[in-house]
Amino acid sequence: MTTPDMEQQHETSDTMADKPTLDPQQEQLLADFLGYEPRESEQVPEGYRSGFVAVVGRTNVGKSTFINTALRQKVSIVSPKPQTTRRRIRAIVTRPDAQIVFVDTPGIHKPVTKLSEFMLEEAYDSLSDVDVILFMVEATTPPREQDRELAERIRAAGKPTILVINKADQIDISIAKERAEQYLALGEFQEWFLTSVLDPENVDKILDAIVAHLPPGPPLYPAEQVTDITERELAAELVREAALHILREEVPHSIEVQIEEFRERPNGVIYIAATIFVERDSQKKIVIGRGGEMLKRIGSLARQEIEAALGTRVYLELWVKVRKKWRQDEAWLNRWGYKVKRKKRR
Ligand SMILES: Nc1nc2c(ncn2[C@@H]2O[C@H](COP(=O)(O)OP(=O)(O)OP(=O)(O)O)[C@@H](O)[C@H]2O)c(=O)[nH]1
Ligand SMILES: [Mg+2]
Repeated sequence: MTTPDMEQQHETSDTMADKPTLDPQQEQLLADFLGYEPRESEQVPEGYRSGFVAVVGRTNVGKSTFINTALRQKVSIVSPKPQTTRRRIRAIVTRPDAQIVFVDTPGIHKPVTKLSEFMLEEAYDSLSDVDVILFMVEATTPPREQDRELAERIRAAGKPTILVINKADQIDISIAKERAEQYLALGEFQEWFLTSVLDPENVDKILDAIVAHLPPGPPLYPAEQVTDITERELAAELVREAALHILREEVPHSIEVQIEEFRERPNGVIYIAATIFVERDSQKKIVIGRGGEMLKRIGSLARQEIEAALGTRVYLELWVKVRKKWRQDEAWLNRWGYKVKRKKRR
């Protein structure tokens, strides 16, 4: 049967006119024969939604914790110390009705080094590339300077924004209303939550709210992909996470971890050699500890985490080296992928 539309196409397009038309059954047969999925069977259900969501907020409010809970696995490292996340990490949640591509970002803090400047750029730049913004704050304190500055930039970005006032498990119920009002006054929010992202049920409610604000569209990543970071990068992050957990306050910020070797041995064990860089000789001594005891603890914790993440046995070897003031050194920053832009920030 020929429809009026088809007749028109035949008149206006020679290439279309020359192509034989296949009915869906013939198309499926051809697809089976050639081994590809026919376009028709991309099987995107009616009303499917997808898009990018930046997770932004002051340092230490729980952004990476939220992302890991949403994924039910660790892709972004978490610690009680500030400035844990250093670069953007994509984390993909695929559901039957939608795909959310989260962008975890470094927390907003007062920049003191060139590394900090890179981290802030990473966070602020994310606002312009996404469909929805998730603005996370913590219920345990009233809004601070960094919350206000970020709220200002979020307003300028003009995107649907969801406010998550996290760590509600840490506050007395009597201050909840006042705290919520203080944060709600920072901007206009499509939805807001006073919650704790440690509980997966709470996180799933936030996911539902996000999906409602995503544009219609097909999945952007294959369903089985959960992140854009490689196993090698994740291993380096997990060594840094172990160091953040075990070391005292001032040392962790000076740490960078680089993977020197990452290979599977014939017996199936993954051999990983990594170097922990610090900024001073005194820090090197601390990281190694008396008789190497501290390094052993870091290595043991990191190995367990890497094994859990990769699902295989791991043999981890660690070295410690000094790169004087690397957080201020553009050559080292660039080499390690913290590319600081020349653009002047406000
Ligand atoms: N009590 C409580 N602690 C939480 C909650 N969410 C996160 N935390 C803790 O807060 C600390 C910081 O969490 P992260 O997820 O690393 O915070 P972040 O916002 O990603 O931090 P940066 O990467 O430094 O910006 C960790 O010790 C978490 O366990 C919460 O709902 N309640
Ligand atoms: Mg983080």
